[in-house]
Amino acid sequence: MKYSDKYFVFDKDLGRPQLPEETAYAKANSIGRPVVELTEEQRYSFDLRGWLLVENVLSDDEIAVAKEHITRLHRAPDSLSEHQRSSMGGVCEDLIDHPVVVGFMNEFVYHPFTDGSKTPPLGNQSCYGFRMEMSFSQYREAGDGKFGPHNGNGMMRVPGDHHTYHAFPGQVHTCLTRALWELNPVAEGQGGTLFVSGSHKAAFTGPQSLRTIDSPFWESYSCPAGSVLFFTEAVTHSSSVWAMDTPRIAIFNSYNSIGSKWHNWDPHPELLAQMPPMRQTMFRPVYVGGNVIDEASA
Ligand SMILES: O=C(O)CCC(=O)C(=O)O
Ligand SMILES: [Fe+2]
Repeated sequence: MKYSDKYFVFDKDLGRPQLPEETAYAKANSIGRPVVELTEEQRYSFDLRGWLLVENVLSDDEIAVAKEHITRLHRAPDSLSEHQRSSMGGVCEDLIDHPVVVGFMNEFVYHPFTDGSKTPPLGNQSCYGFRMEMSFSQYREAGDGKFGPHNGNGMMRVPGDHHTYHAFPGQVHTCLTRALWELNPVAEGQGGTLFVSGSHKAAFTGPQSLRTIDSPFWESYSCPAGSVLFFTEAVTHSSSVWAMDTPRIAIFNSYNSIGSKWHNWDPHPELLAQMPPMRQTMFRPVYVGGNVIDEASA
Protein backbone atom coordinates (compact mmCIF):
# COMPACT_ATOMS: atom_id res chain seq x y z
CA MET A 1 0.00 0.00 0.00
CA LYS A 2 2.44 2.53 1.30
CA TYR A 3 5.08 1.86 -1.31
CA SER A 4 3.02 2.34 -4.44
CA ASP A 5 4.29 4.94 -6.89
CA LYS A 6 0.95 6.67 -6.75
CA TYR A 7 2.01 8.13 -3.39
CA PHE A 8 4.39 11.04 -3.52
CA VAL A 9 5.55 14.14 -1.84
CA PHE A 10 8.45 16.11 -3.24
CA ASP A 11 11.88 15.08 -2.13
CA LYS A 12 14.96 17.23 -1.95
CA ASP A 13 16.11 17.99 -5.48
CA LEU A 14 14.04 19.76 -8.16
CA GLY A 15 10.70 18.49 -6.97
CA ARG A 16 11.66 14.86 -7.45
CA PRO A 17 8.80 12.63 -6.21
CA GLN A 18 9.65 10.74 -3.06
CA LEU A 19 9.42 7.05 -3.89
CA PRO A 20 11.27 5.08 -1.22
CA GLU A 21 11.90 1.38 -1.57
CA GLU A 22 10.04 -0.99 0.71
CA THR A 23 13.36 -1.72 2.43
CA ALA A 24 13.29 1.83 3.86
CA TYR A 25 10.54 0.75 6.25
CA ALA A 26 11.32 -1.57 9.17
CA LYS A 27 9.38 -4.81 8.79
CA ALA A 28 10.33 -6.19 12.20
CA ASN A 29 10.97 -4.31 15.41
CA SER A 30 14.12 -4.32 17.55
CA ILE A 31 13.25 -7.66 19.14
CA GLY A 32 12.25 -9.32 15.89
CA ARG A 33 8.47 -9.02 16.17
CA PRO A 34 6.83 -8.39 12.77
CA VAL A 35 5.56 -4.84 12.36
CA VAL A 36 1.78 -4.56 12.19
CA GLU A 37 0.73 -2.28 9.35
CA LEU A 38 -2.37 -0.13 9.64
CA THR A 39 -5.44 -1.23 7.73
CA GLU A 40 -6.84 1.10 5.08
CA GLU A 41 -9.70 1.92 7.46
CA GLN A 42 -7.32 2.83 10.30
CA ARG A 43 -5.19 4.99 8.04
CA TYR A 44 -8.24 6.80 6.67
CA SER A 45 -9.71 7.26 10.13
CA PHE A 46 -6.55 8.78 11.61
CA ASP A 47 -6.20 11.24 8.75
CA LEU A 48 -9.86 12.18 8.97
CA ARG A 49 -10.07 12.60 12.73
CA GLY A 50 -6.53 13.22 13.97
CA TRP A 51 -6.69 10.33 16.44
CA LEU A 52 -7.00 6.57 16.22
CA LEU A 53 -7.84 4.00 18.88
CA VAL A 54 -6.50 0.46 18.43
CA GLU A 55 -8.18 -1.80 20.96
CA ASN A 56 -6.90 -4.95 22.66
CA VAL A 57 -3.28 -4.70 21.62
CA LEU A 58 -1.76 -6.13 24.82
CA SER A 59 -2.37 -9.54 26.37
CA ASP A 60 -3.62 -9.84 29.96
CA ASP A 61 -0.10 -10.73 31.12
CA GLU A 62 1.44 -7.75 29.33
CA ILE A 63 -1.18 -5.44 30.87
CA ALA A 64 -0.62 -6.79 34.37
CA VAL A 65 3.16 -6.30 34.37
CA ALA A 66 2.96 -2.85 32.75
CA LYS A 67 0.38 -1.77 35.35
CA GLU A 68 2.57 -3.05 38.11
CA HIS A 69 5.53 -1.02 36.84
CA ILE A 70 3.51 2.23 36.50
CA THR A 71 1.88 1.71 39.89
CA ARG A 72 5.29 1.28 41.52
CA LEU A 73 6.57 4.32 39.67
CA HIS A 74 3.84 6.41 41.29
CA ARG A 75 3.49 4.71 44.67
CA ALA A 76 7.00 3.48 45.45
CA PRO A 77 9.48 5.06 43.01
CA ASP A 78 12.43 4.29 45.30
CA SER A 79 11.81 0.58 44.83
CA LEU A 80 12.95 0.97 41.21
CA SER A 81 16.57 1.50 40.24
CA GLU A 82 17.20 5.01 38.97
CA HIS A 83 17.45 4.14 35.28
CA GLN A 84 14.23 2.08 35.39
CA ARG A 85 12.34 4.86 37.17
CA SER A 86 10.41 6.00 34.13
CA SER A 87 7.37 5.04 32.09
CA MET A 88 9.65 3.44 29.53
CA GLY A 89 11.63 1.50 32.11
CA GLY A 90 11.27 -2.16 33.06
CA VAL A 91 8.72 -4.13 31.06
CA CYS A 92 7.35 -0.90 29.60
CA GLU A 93 10.46 -0.54 27.44
CA ASP A 94 8.99 -3.00 24.95
CA LEU A 95 5.99 -0.72 24.40
CA ILE A 96 8.07 2.09 22.90
CA ASP A 97 8.65 0.17 19.67
CA HIS A 98 5.73 -2.22 19.89
CA PRO A 99 4.92 -3.63 16.41
CA VAL A 100 1.65 -1.65 16.30
CA VAL A 101 3.49 1.57 17.21
CA VAL A 102 6.16 1.01 14.54
CA GLY A 103 3.47 0.34 11.91
CA PHE A 104 1.76 3.61 12.80
CA MET A 105 4.96 5.71 12.93
CA ASN A 106 6.19 4.25 9.61
CA GLU A 107 3.04 5.52 7.97
CA PHE A 108 2.50 8.90 9.60
CA VAL A 109 5.66 10.21 11.28
CA TYR A 110 8.52 8.79 9.24
CA HIS A 111 9.41 10.92 6.23
CA PRO A 112 12.01 8.76 4.44
CA PHE A 113 13.93 11.56 2.70
CA THR A 114 16.83 10.83 0.42
CA ASP A 115 18.75 12.99 -2.02
CA GLY A 116 18.56 10.10 -4.43
CA SER A 117 22.33 9.60 -4.68
CA LYS A 118 24.57 10.19 -1.66
CA THR A 119 22.15 9.82 1.23
CA PRO A 120 20.00 6.73 1.64
CA PRO A 121 16.52 6.92 3.24
CA LEU A 122 16.50 7.62 6.98
CA GLY A 123 15.32 4.14 7.91
CA ASN A 124 16.08 0.54 7.04
CA GLN A 125 15.74 -2.93 8.57
CA SER A 126 17.94 -2.05 11.55
CA CYS A 127 17.22 1.67 11.91
CA TYR A 128 13.93 3.43 12.56
CA GLY A 129 13.07 6.51 10.52
CA PHE A 130 11.43 8.33 13.43
CA ARG A 131 12.48 9.48 16.90
CA MET A 132 11.14 9.02 20.33
CA GLU A 133 10.68 12.35 22.11
CA MET A 134 9.55 11.70 25.62
CA SER A 135 7.57 9.42 27.93
CA PHE A 136 5.43 10.09 30.98
CA SER A 137 2.70 8.25 32.81
CA GLN A 138 -0.52 9.02 34.65
CA TYR A 139 -1.93 7.36 37.71
CA ARG A 140 -5.22 9.21 38.04
CA GLU A 141 -7.85 8.50 40.65
CA ALA A 142 -11.45 9.70 40.61
CA GLY A 143 -11.48 13.49 40.69
CA ASP A 144 -7.95 13.91 39.27
CA GLY A 145 -7.33 15.76 36.02
CA LYS A 146 -8.96 18.82 34.55
CA PHE A 147 -10.30 20.17 31.30
CA GLY A 148 -7.62 22.14 29.45
CA PRO A 149 -8.13 22.33 25.68
CA HIS A 150 -5.09 22.99 23.51
CA ASN A 151 -3.66 22.81 19.97
CA GLY A 152 -5.40 22.51 16.60
CA ASN A 153 -5.02 24.01 13.09
CA GLY A 154 -1.96 21.87 12.28
CA MET A 155 -2.02 22.52 8.52
CA MET A 156 -1.74 26.27 9.12
CA ARG A 157 1.47 26.02 11.09
CA VAL A 158 4.96 26.23 9.67
CA PRO A 159 7.86 23.78 10.17
CA GLY A 160 9.55 24.38 13.50
CA ASP A 161 6.24 24.65 15.35
CA HIS A 162 6.05 20.83 15.71
CA HIS A 163 2.26 20.85 16.22
CA THR A 164 1.93 20.39 12.49
CA TYR A 165 -0.03 18.17 10.18
CA HIS A 166 0.45 18.04 6.42
CA ALA A 167 -1.72 16.08 4.02
CA PHE A 168 -1.10 15.46 0.32
CA PRO A 169 -2.89 13.10 -2.02
CA GLY A 170 -2.14 9.68 -0.53
CA GLN A 171 0.51 10.89 1.92
CA VAL A 172 0.38 12.47 5.35
CA HIS A 173 2.93 13.77 7.80
CA THR A 174 2.39 14.53 11.47
CA CYS A 175 5.23 15.94 13.53
CA LEU A 176 4.83 15.65 17.32
CA THR A 177 2.70 12.55 17.85
CA ARG A 178 1.46 10.57 20.84
CA ALA A 179 0.98 6.86 21.49
CA LEU A 180 -1.14 6.65 24.65
CA TRP A 181 -1.42 3.23 26.31
CA GLU A 182 -4.56 2.79 28.41
CA LEU A 183 -3.71 0.05 30.91
CA ASN A 184 -7.11 0.10 32.63
CA PRO A 185 -10.54 0.16 30.97
CA VAL A 186 -11.95 3.53 29.97
CA ALA A 187 -15.69 4.21 29.75
CA GLU A 188 -16.82 7.02 27.46
CA GLY A 189 -17.18 10.38 29.19
CA GLN A 190 -15.40 9.13 32.34
CA GLY A 191 -12.05 10.85 31.89
CA GLY A 192 -10.40 9.64 28.69
CA THR A 193 -8.69 12.20 26.51
CA LEU A 194 -11.09 14.49 24.61
CA PHE A 195 -10.67 15.39 20.93
CA VAL A 196 -12.13 17.76 18.39
CA SER A 197 -12.01 15.44 15.41
CA GLY A 198 -10.71 17.05 12.25
CA SER A 199 -9.36 20.13 14.05
CA HIS A 200 -5.78 19.24 13.02
CA LYS A 201 -6.87 20.41 9.54
CA ALA A 202 -9.08 23.29 10.68
CA ALA A 203 -8.66 26.60 8.82
CA PHE A 204 -10.57 28.76 11.31
CA THR A 205 -9.68 29.54 14.88
CA GLY A 206 -11.64 27.42 17.34
CA PRO A 207 -14.86 29.08 18.55
CA GLN A 208 -15.09 30.28 22.15
CA SER A 209 -17.60 27.50 22.84
CA LEU A 210 -14.77 24.94 22.53
CA ARG A 211 -13.45 26.33 25.80
CA THR A 212 -16.30 24.59 27.56
CA ILE A 213 -16.61 20.85 27.90
CA ASP A 214 -20.26 21.04 26.83
CA SER A 215 -19.41 21.84 23.24
CA PRO A 216 -20.81 19.10 20.98
CA PHE A 217 -17.49 19.09 19.10
CA TRP A 218 -15.75 17.23 21.92
CA GLU A 219 -15.49 13.49 21.33
CA SER A 220 -13.97 10.71 23.37
CA TYR A 221 -13.84 6.92 23.51
CA SER A 222 -14.25 3.86 25.62
CA CYS A 223 -11.79 1.02 25.45
CA PRO A 224 -10.64 -2.13 27.19
CA ALA A 225 -7.34 -2.22 29.07
CA GLY A 226 -4.33 -2.75 26.80
CA SER A 227 -5.48 -0.44 24.00
CA VAL A 228 -3.30 2.17 22.33
CA LEU A 229 -4.55 5.56 21.19
CA PHE A 230 -2.54 7.50 18.61
CA PHE A 231 -3.04 11.20 18.17
CA THR A 232 -1.32 14.06 16.44
CA GLU A 233 -0.51 16.91 18.80
CA ALA A 234 -1.88 19.07 15.96
CA VAL A 235 -5.45 18.07 16.85
CA THR A 236 -7.37 20.06 19.47
CA HIS A 237 -7.52 17.87 22.57
CA SER A 238 -7.86 18.00 26.32
CA SER A 239 -7.57 16.11 29.56
CA SER A 240 -10.74 15.63 31.56
CA VAL A 241 -11.66 14.70 35.12
CA TRP A 242 -11.22 10.99 35.79
CA ALA A 243 -14.51 9.55 37.03
CA MET A 244 -14.01 5.77 37.06
CA ASP A 245 -13.75 3.63 40.20
CA THR A 246 -10.51 2.14 38.96
CA PRO A 247 -7.58 4.52 38.39
CA ARG A 248 -6.41 5.69 35.00
CA ILE A 249 -3.09 3.97 34.54
CA ALA A 250 -1.73 5.27 31.28
CA ILE A 251 1.55 5.74 29.45
CA PHE A 252 2.02 8.71 27.15
CA ASN A 253 4.83 8.12 24.66
CA SER A 254 5.77 10.91 22.24
CA TYR A 255 7.36 10.59 18.82
CA ASN A 256 8.67 13.01 16.24
CA SER A 257 10.45 13.13 12.91
CA ILE A 258 14.16 12.50 12.85
CA GLY A 259 15.15 16.16 12.52
CA SER A 260 12.68 17.60 15.03
CA LYS A 261 12.79 17.88 18.79
CA TRP A 262 10.19 19.58 20.96
CA HIS A 263 10.79 18.28 24.46
CA ASN A 264 13.89 18.94 26.52
CA TRP A 265 14.09 15.29 27.48
CA ASP A 266 16.39 12.33 27.03
CA PRO A 267 16.17 8.77 28.29
CA HIS A 268 18.38 7.76 31.21
CA PRO A 269 21.79 6.90 29.68
CA GLU A 270 21.90 3.49 31.39
CA LEU A 271 18.45 2.60 30.12
CA LEU A 272 19.50 3.64 26.62
CA ALA A 273 22.75 1.67 26.81
CA GLN A 274 20.98 -1.60 27.60
CA MET A 275 18.42 -1.33 24.79
CA PRO A 276 18.66 -3.49 21.66
CA PRO A 277 20.68 -1.55 19.02
CA MET A 278 17.70 -0.94 16.73
CA ARG A 279 15.66 0.50 19.63
CA GLN A 280 18.53 2.87 20.39
CA THR A 281 18.20 4.35 16.88
CA MET A 282 15.03 6.15 18.06
CA PHE A 283 17.27 8.25 20.30
CA ARG A 284 20.03 9.19 17.86
CA PRO A 285 21.05 12.84 17.54
CA VAL A 286 18.51 15.20 16.00
CA TYR A 287 19.49 16.13 12.46
CA VAL A 288 18.52 14.98 8.98
CA GLY A 289 21.42 14.89 6.48
CA GLY A 290 22.69 11.31 6.39
CA ASN A 291 21.30 10.52 9.85
CA VAL A 292 20.86 6.80 9.28
CA ILE A 293 22.68 3.86 10.78
CA ASP A 294 23.32 1.55 7.88
CA GLU A 295 22.44 -2.08 8.13
CA ALA A 296 26.05 -3.24 7.83
CA SER A 297 27.23 -1.31 10.90
CA ALA A 298 24.20 -2.04 13.09
O1 LIG B 1 -4.51 13.83 30.06
C1 LIG B 1 -4.94 13.57 28.92
O2 LIG B 1 -5.85 12.77 28.73
C2 LIG B 1 -4.34 14.28 27.72
C3 LIG B 1 -2.97 14.83 27.95
C4 LIG B 1 -2.46 15.61 26.79
O3 LIG B 1 -2.84 16.72 26.55
C5 LIG B 1 -1.46 15.03 25.91
O4 LIG B 1 -1.13 13.86 26.09
O5 LIG B 1 -0.96 15.72 25.00
FE1 LIG C 1 -1.65 17.60 24.75
